[in-house]
Amino acid sequence: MIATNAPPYKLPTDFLWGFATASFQIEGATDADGRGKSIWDDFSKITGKTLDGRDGDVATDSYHRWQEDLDLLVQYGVKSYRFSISWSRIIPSGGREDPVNEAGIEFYSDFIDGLLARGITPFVTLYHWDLPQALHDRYLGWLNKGEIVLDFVRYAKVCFERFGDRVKHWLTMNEPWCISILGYGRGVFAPGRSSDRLRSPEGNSSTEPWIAGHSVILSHAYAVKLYREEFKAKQGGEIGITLNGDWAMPYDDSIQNIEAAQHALDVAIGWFADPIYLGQYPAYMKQMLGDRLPDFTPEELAVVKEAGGEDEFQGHVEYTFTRPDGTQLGTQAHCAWLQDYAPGFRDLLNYLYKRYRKPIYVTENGFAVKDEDKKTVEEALQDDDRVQYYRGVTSSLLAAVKEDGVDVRGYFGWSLLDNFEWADGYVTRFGVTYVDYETQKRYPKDSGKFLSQWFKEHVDNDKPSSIPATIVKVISAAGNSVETKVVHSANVNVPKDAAPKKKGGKGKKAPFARFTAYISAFLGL
Ligand code: PNW
Repeated sequence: MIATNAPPYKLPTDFLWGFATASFQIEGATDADGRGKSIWDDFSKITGKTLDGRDGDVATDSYHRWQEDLDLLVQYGVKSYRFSISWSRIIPSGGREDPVNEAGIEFYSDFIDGLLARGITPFVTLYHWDLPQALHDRYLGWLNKGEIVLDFVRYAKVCFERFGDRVKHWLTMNEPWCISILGYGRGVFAPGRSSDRLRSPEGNSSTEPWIAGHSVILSHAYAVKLYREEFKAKQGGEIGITLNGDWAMPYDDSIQNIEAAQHALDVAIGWFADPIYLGQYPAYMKQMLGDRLPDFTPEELAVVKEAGGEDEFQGHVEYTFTRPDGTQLGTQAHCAWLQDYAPGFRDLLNYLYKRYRKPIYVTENGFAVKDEDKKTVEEALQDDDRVQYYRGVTSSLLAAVKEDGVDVRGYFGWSLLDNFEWADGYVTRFGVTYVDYETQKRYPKDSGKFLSQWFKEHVDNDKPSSIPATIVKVISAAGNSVETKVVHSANVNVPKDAAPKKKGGKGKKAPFARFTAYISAFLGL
């Protein structure tokens, strides 16, 4: 269980740790104080779009219970809290000519003050999937680069102006892969577009995800440019992006499967991180998509790069958690895409740091215990599989920092609360705190207590930095000075090449390990 001996190594005093949430998943109060609709409001009400048929109108009622949420954060002893701002509370119709809603500003302003009064550092996501419905109706949102980039930048500007005196850690976008693929490719997330006419009345899965992703990259880039040019000097903050990605291991040591593992990483993470940090889309994506992958103009590319330094959506790679000998990589979560595999988390952190040379914040990392919704509260609080998951990833985190010299500066568990899990409704629970949706009462689970204790023991109280000098040297010798951040969990997958198997033959299997340290990498500045 929890180590009682003094640990041999501690994370530096300024290491930020805490929990993460997102506006639409917790706030509820969708009608309150002049808020405009987001694309999730009506989408979640359409029959069949969420597993339990439930929507986000109440969620965990955090718009009204935010002081209680703050008390919970204090109880856990967090240093930081990652939350997102609802664009349509700030600008109800979303657009650059549309009015700002002062009541929305006041809500987040009070919340930020509440955090600071308790000594908790705000870590703020500008866009966590709740696009103003008005922008989708007006010009199809992320599909219209010419409009959405300008509207997003204006929204970001309002946030920097009104909150940037107190917020020093900004994330532009949460997980562009999910925005693009789940919203415009598979059609399972709002706005629910795809080529599958049984699912979606409109959409084109072969072109739209790549167009949407392109707009998201540019919106990120121009918001970062604005922050750097007009705010950073006086506000002194930093800004980055959260990318999700699964660690992919080759199924076996065949060349195809080794390549398949890299292809999976290219499409999950490289799609966004390569243009931003390396100045171009991954070669494999160009090869896979040809003309369907939009081009950057030279001017755009300058801004983008500056900003940070059988399934196409998985890079034509088949994923499996099953090893060739039939054993499972780790413990299965409630959702199919996630298994617990802590070594993958360490490998993913190393991969990201070596490839992009940026400081990393793990902005989300979490686990949904199988069938937790069927348990009594008492049973659910003993969330052994989630404790096990966090025990593994925290030890991988420490090893990555201490033994491998990866520059990780923060870690956020997903999530503070059980909450509206998008297309899963309330069936899948990711919280370290149990929420009884009848009473809205919150109960800390064992996993929440575990993380609280672990960080108490492993973050240094006195010294600002305890990274051994030799390791620091290695990092700076090899890297550059731009910051990167990783966020989220690392899902380790064993990718398999998606090429159809030949009858009777061996087939082209490129399984790697699909990790489930799902890492949202905050590849920052
Ligand atoms: C993240 N995948 O979503 C989001 O940032 C959260 O809002 C969400 O609640 C959490 O993880 C748990 O799902 C993801 O399919 C959704 O790989 C799906 C995937 C990854 C991340």
